Amino acid sequence: MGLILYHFPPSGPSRGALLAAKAIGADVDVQIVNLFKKEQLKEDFVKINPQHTVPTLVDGDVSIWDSHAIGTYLATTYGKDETLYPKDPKQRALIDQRLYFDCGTLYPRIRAICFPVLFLGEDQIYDEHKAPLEEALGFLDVFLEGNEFVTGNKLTVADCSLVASTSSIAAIGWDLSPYSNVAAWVARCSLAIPGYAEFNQTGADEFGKLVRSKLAPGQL
Ligand SMILES: N[C@@H](CCC(=O)N[C@@H](CS)C(=O)NCC(=O)O)C(=O)O
Repeated sequence: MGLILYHFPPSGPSRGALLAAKAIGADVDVQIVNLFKKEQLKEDFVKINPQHTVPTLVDGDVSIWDSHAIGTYLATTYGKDETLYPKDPKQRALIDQRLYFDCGTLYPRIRAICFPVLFLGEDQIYDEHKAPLEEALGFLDVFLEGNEFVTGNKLTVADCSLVASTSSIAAIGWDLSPYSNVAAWVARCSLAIPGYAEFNQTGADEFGKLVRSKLAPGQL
């Protein structure tokens, strides 16, 4: 039985897992779960993932969610070599740290701004949410100082996750120019990850357009 990836293109975490799958060369059958139609709450999907989030990967009898866990699982199980998630404990720890940074810091700070706009009728971005996101982008800029990618000079699964999040916020019109390392790295990832335009940029653009359409004028 093949790999099934439940996916929704506007979702940053979902695109992060798909980018990792593409970079690894894992052959995933992509099934769309439309969050705008609340398809994630359907009984069949909740049986697969009781937390009802995308992305979710099904590999035979195992169901895995959280995009970061999916990326590392795919790299470990289906990677042709170790480059995207090396076995060396120190290199791996650094990649894990960046993945947890996306999961615990960058993405939640983006979500704090975008979720209320998309789903709760909010049309403003408040300073109390802006500052934490600027701080996270600043951290990312520091990680990238002197590096081509987020843990050094090789693309890893951590880049896939972090660039999916970063491109979402860029697509809503967030100014990345204060973070020159980040802006250059996004461009680098767009060339290094196979199918980036199709599997990431299109969904990020859709996300950005929707968020912008719901914001009051002058918010960005
Ligand atoms: N940390 C999780 C976040 C996943 C997540 O929050 N997914 C959202 C879309 S961006 C979702 O599926 N929401 C639907 C729901 O919670 O019902 C990951 O990286 O996979």
